Amino acid sequence: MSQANQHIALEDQYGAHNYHPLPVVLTKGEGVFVWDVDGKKYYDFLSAYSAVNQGHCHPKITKALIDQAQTLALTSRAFYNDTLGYYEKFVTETFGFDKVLPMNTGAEAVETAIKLCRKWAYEKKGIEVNQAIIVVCEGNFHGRTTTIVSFSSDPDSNKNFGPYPAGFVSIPYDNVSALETALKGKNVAGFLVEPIQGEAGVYTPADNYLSEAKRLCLENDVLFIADEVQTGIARTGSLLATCGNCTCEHKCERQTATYNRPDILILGKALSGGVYPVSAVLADDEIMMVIKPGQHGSTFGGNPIAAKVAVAALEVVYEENLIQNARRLGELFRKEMNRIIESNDLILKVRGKGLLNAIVVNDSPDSQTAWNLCVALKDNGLLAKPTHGNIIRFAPPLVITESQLMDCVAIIEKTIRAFTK
Ligand code: IF1
Repeated sequence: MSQANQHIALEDQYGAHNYHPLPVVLTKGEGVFVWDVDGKKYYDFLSAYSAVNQGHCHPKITKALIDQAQTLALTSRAFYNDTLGYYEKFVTETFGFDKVLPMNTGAEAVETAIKLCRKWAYEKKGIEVNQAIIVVCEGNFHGRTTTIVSFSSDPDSNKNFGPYPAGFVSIPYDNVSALETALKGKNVAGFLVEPIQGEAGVYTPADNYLSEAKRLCLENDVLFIADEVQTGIARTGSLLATCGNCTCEHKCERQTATYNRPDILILGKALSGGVYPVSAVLADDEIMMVIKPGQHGSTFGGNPIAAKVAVAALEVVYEENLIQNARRLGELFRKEMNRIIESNDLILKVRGKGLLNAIVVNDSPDSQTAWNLCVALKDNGLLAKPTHGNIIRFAPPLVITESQLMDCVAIIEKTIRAFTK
């Protein structure tokens, strides 16, 4: 058996079968590249679902991780430590909020936001106990906990994981009038939304959707909760996708004309550059301070390694101009994809923002075409993964250069032109 097949066989025999990976076994990463166990080099066009925006094994982030691991890894929050406060100051200033609540995974941060929103609803808005409603969107992906999957519309996510908790109402995504109607209910506490729906296939809403959502939330005294776990940290060509067209190169000035500032902001993934699970919920005092000691927390949340790693990961975003790079190369990428699409009927369209993009394959979502295309891309040295059957997500690390991107465009073009179903 080949080395690769031995690794695959081990996972197959001893690991739960909750994933269906592409048949490639990776052993090393650097920047935009990963290598398999046979030494073959690939461009990574998934970036661990946008966790590795700063590139694989970024030296500055890796150093922060190693240095802190050798100094003090975990204290729990039963004691203070000398790293957390600095991180909290740094991250709140970066995103322009009064306070941060540190967690580890994206799903935990979403859970935190839900709890925070409900508590605010009862203690500030005056909703009657246990009556709070959070409005969510069809096609959402917010994680895998029992509460979160309960309001997913994807049967893979929620079928046979019930009973489901009450308190969520689902409306169509990218539909302002549906939102307007839903927010009228007197028990509505929050609107939880992804600025771009990743799992649904990089579904990019109309330009005015987020600003309208923000306006409607304000009018109805409903918290605007943005899940930027995937879209945040420069991925879409701005610091946050809710920043709209603001490309600020500096720390957030808050409430600029184009900034659809969430009341609760949820971050994860690239907050650590992918080297460690770090997530966060940000809000201003009037919301965050409803949570008192003992009412929420996590053993690992805000640990010293996480604190040091997150500061380094955010510094890299600015030091290496990742916002501007994602914006500029994203435009170039879509232009090149559109050029390929014009003279080819295998791909229907490209959509996305910054370097979060997807192509829609001209076949039914039940077909194997997108999967087979990803296998062919892999053979040609580029790793990407289908989502929802006929959609392929393209999300390289944001440190990618123009010449590397054009190299990838050539790989994609060659693969598409040579592909037969
Ligand atoms: C998997 C998708 C991406 C997320 C948003 C919260 C979370 C995620 C907007 C939870 C996680 C992941 C997890 C990953 C697949 C993936 C994904 F295809 F399912 F939709 F990225 F596009 N909010 N997204 O996208 O964060 O608890 O995982 O840290 O393997 O399930 P987590």
